Amino acid sequence: MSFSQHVRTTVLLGATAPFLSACEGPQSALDPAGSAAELITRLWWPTLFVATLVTLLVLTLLAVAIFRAHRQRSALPLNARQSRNLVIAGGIILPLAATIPFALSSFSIGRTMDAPLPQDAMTVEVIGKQWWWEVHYLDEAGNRIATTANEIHIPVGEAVRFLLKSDNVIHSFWLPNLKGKTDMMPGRTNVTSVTADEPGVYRGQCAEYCGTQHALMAFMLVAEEPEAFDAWLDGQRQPATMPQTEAQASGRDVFFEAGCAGCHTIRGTSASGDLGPDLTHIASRRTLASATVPNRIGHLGGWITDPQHVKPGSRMPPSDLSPVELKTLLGYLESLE
Ligand code: HEC
Ligand SMILES: [Cu+2]
Repeated sequence: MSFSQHVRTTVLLGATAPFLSACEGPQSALDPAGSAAELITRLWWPTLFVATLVTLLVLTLLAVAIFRAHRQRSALPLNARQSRNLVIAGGIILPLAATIPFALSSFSIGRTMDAPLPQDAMTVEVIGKQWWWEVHYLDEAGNRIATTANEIHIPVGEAVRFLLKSDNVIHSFWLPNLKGKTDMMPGRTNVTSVTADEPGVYRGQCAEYCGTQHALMAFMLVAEEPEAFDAWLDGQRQPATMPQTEAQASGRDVFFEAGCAGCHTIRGTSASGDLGPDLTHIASRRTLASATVPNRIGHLGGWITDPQHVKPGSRMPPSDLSPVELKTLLGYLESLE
């Protein structure tokens, strides 16, 4: 490669790299892993193409107009009839021709994407909290059969209904790789559906500014084979495992003595607080505090000691446990698979 070729490649790569990197990855709307996101992407690219053409056309005409105005101050380049035709063509016909096909296809994609699901489709209720996600699995009668937080599992290839709510401010449920945004409004239930065509772990994000920790209000959606999903849901339905060792039993005592039970539920114990996430199966989750940090013992210890350091403004107070208390508490929480 000659020097000038190198320069050209470098400039080209530099100009397109940010653009290309936005097109793939765990939270890109242009990297679809489900039929709805696929449809959105198929509409997005032609929209970008036509919008770019129109922008270039308008900028070119503007440049022409500026240069002409400099050169011929007096005479109008077009007669009255030509200018009228130009306005009709460029001001009415072109915009309509450019936008009507998109309006129609966006309407039809919206209808396909949000076609009502069969009555017996699996239903997950998600409640937006400040700043985390409460998740309930419902049976066909609408009763809650399992509760978790910040991590949603669904069987791959199956359309799942989501009932979206909030009991505080407005949040928005967004899984870029799978579906567009749906608002979560206080006093309302919005319904959306999600189908993942490929197994994987997808990152979701709150998409409506909802306060201090809006940016750290994320969640994980795990799409897995139906058998794995059934096994997971069965596990989540169970009450917490009983302490198996003396150390775990004293860890559980620390949990109650430190006041954690006032805000957290551990099903199968008397802890039934509901200000914070259900911790019955906390050890089975991939992340802590709405996908802020991975769920490893070090992060768990850091979180419990000083949540405000990990997620400033979060609604969990710091605790001042002795090292031994913290160690046994962690041992107990780690046993809650
Ligand atoms: C005043 C209420 C309150 C108290 C007391 C409290 N927490 Fe929390 N806790 C929360 C809230 C709210 C969150 C969610 C924070 C977020 O993600 O923004 C949380 C999150 C957590 C999480 C992460 C859960 C997840 O799924 O991401 C763990 C683990 C946890 N708390 C453990 C404890 C322990 C152990 C104690 C006792 C030492 C405790 N909490 C005391 C309110 C509380
Ligand atoms: Cu939010």
